[in-house]
Amino acid sequence: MPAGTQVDYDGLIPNNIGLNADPALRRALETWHPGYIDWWKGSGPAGFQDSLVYLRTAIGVDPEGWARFGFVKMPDYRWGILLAPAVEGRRIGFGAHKGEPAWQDVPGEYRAALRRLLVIQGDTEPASVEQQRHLGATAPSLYDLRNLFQVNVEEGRHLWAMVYLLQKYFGRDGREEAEDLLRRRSGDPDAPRMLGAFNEATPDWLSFFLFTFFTDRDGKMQLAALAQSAFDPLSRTCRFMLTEEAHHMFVGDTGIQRIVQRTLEAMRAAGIDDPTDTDRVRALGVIDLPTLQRKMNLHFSLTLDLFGNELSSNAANAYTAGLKGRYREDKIDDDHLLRDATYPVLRWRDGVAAIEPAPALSALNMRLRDDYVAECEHGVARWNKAIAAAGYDFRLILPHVGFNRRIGAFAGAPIAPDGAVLDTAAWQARRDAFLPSAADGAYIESLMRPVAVPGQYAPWIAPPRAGIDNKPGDFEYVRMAE
Ligand code: BYC
Ligand code: FE
Ligand code: FE
Repeated sequence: MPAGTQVDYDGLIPNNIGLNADPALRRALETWHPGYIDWWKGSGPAGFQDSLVYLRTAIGVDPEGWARFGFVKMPDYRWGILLAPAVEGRRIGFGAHKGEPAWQDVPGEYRAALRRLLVIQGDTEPASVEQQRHLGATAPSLYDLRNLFQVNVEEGRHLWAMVYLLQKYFGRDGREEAEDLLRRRSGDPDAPRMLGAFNEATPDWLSFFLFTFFTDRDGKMQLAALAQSAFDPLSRTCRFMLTEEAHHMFVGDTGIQRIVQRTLEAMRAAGIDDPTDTDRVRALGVIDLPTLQRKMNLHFSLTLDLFGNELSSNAANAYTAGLKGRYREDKIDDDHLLRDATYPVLRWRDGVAAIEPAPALSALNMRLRDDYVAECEHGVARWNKAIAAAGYDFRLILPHVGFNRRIGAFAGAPIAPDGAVLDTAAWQARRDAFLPSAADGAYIESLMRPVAVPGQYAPWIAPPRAGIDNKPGDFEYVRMAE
């Protein structure tokens, strides 16, 4: 069995890091644990804490069979510390230390930079759980309710993953950061979460599906970049997190697909030929495609801000130090140093968006964002295929990357979703055509009525093609507490 495959499942904290042989770390984690459970109960899913939920729990790190399904009360979920197996003889793949053996400890000169990356990554995980806290009350089915909770417990585990690294490798500083990760709250004016998108509301299930499609996918890209790290424990941690992340994006992708499918069916049945006839479509109790488009515009633009500035010395330094690589760094065919390379960057110059070559090292955030946008395009193309197959002349689009931005070159630029450059007054006047309006929000909210009968679905969303863990259509994924 390769090193690190064996999972100790007996103690309080399941792990494959040999926690029993590391009493100091064990004490730190066990000291942190009660605060985590308090946070989970106070800021995690509202209600349902005594319900039995059909969850998958990570019990191993073998790609073939790492999870076990069963009914669990969420506070009893076994949040564990699991690292992907070590790669024998792993060497650093990029930056100034390229070719040297990967580090099993943090070089002193990089402590501050690495700690910052771990804290930012760790901060997003509980933030998303807080943002989704109230969605259980309006779930469109028990299947969806279970998926929400699956995502939530795994984001909780991702917090554990970062807390492990902080407590094991950063001593007292790390323990303080771990406490602070439980102290900040999404949207709290005094102690907000660190990144903008994680202080926004996730008020309804359409937002939830778009969040898991767009924002969890930023998680995937960032984790993939950190999985390349010279710091081997971080690489192994992120590689295992990525196996869980796939399901989060599946929930988002299929959630939107099911919404689109239901809307198309309802429009066809009612003889509606114009998908932009919002009044008639809404009278059917389904989500009209223009509203979906406005919600997409919001979630995509919020998520693009998470990539930071297009040109960033933080990103350049992290790369040269070997802390954070590019997406699929190990599959890229170049010198992995980037000292002389350039990369085309979209800039905002005198009111015009223009591509200019920039030093590739400075442009790493832009590059990761480009890889991200390309992936998003694939998902949107799948949704459009269903729309075209139903015979409708309507396409969902990703808005221009300069639309509705707060971070980077396009912050505040009055660019429309189609890329047209407006003046600020014209942009403001058309705001409700670009982004969800108060009326859109009220309409979506009016649809959010919970459905808790096994096998039944709210009228605005189609059932999934298959059950979780091959369960039948009427499976009771969540058994409510009496
Ligand atoms: N909001 O040099 P720059 C996930 C700050 S999602 C607020 O361009 P850098 C998940 C920035 O911190 C993945 N502030 O930044 C998804 C910097 O501040 P300082 C999370 C922002 O470092 C769903 C200053 O602006 N993981 O896992 O190149 C559910 C200058 O910026 C924002 C990571 O992000 C913002 N949006 O890039 C659950 C990976 N953007 O230091 C979970 C770790 C920038 O000058 N983080 N700023 O005070 C990173 O790699 C980088 O920190 C960032 C920013 C890519 C986020
Ligand atoms: Fe996560
Ligand atoms: Fe996620």
